[in-house]
Amino acid sequence: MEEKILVTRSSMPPLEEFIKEIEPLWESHFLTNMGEKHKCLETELKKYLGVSDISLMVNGHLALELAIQAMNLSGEVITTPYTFASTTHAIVRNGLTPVFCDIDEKTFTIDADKIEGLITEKTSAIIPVHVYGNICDVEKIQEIADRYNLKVIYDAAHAFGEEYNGIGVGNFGDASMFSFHATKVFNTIEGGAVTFKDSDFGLDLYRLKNFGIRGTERVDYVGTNAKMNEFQAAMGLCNLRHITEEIEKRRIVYEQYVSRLSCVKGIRFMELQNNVKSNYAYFPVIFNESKCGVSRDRIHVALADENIISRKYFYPITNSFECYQDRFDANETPIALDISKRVLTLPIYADLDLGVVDKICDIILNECKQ
Ligand code: T4K
Repeated sequence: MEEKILVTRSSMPPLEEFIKEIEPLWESHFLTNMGEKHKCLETELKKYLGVSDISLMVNGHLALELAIQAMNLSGEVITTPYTFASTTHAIVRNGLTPVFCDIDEKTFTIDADKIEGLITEKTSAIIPVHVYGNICDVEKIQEIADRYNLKVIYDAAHAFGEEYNGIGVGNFGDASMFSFHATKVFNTIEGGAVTFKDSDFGLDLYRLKNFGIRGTERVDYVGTNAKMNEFQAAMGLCNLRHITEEIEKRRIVYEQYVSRLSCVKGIRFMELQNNVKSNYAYFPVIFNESKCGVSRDRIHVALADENIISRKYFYPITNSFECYQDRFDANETPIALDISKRVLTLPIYADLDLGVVDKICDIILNECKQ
């Protein structure tokens, strides 16, 4: 049977390189709790991301949960429903109320022009998402946050290594969360991090990810265990050595899609933003059935029939999840709702064969029959 093509495939270093990286662990017997590999990865990531501080975590979700907790927020948080479950859950699991703002049709990120109308006396923060690696309107968001004295935490799960006007994306807002999950541009198997500038906040984060422990005889917070272990950090050190080449290979895949699909009427894809150094994390396509003559769901099935598994990131939107039934109304974010019903993310990863990209485009062109 023909090999299945999935929406992404984890980047992995040569096996010998990973073995060499983990060999010292057999000598030290130190496997976790902020060991040598952990320290080394923090140093390397600070350089690569161009940030002043970073705290590594066991995964991206806990990184976001703890960043919110360490920020001491209360009441309401303005955010987007056009995201992975993690963003909304992290807010709710902190006992906060998400207030959903609609998105910008082109970038799929929070519509900064609609934020101010949602601010109340209870608002304590804005938690936007750099969706698919599209950078939010960081300037406008900061201007609003400053005027209303609000904190800003970016969900930068998709934005590893990106720059806006030459500035590493992890520098915007009060903190940014990155995901290093196996499916991301850069992975530590599972993993994540928070970037920040305030050293007091960093200390709180450090304690929260280690049970709230301060020293060996004192516990300050009801913390959790969100520490990245040495094997994860070793994977990160290896993958980081290859990141430039990996992103370059993604760019070639991205451009092949663009060159083949640009002519199709009634579909549009993510345009690269001016002033942004992209990481080509995802390739979302939005179908306009009345113009291209075929629905998103039909294309999804047509690809699956050929063993090509595309995904509907992000459908459904988080304010329509069953676990939030009766709490939120997805109709209040009509653009996010509409896009979620028309989006399909096509396979993209560094080693994706360009012949497969052509095959995917042929299927779409054939279905659209133009
Ligand atoms: N915020 C945002 C905006 C996010 O997108 C995410 C995660 C988070 C926060 C939370 O970060 P983490 O806590 O995850 O670090 C996947 C990922 O699991 C998830 O990390 C990611 N977003 C989300 C967009 O995609 P699923 O449920 O689609 O995963 P799954 O298992 O169906 O995998 C998708 C495809 O990836 C598979 O078809 C094949 C490939 N794959 C998968 C795994 C597990 C690999 O190539 N290697 C693997 O090890 O959520």
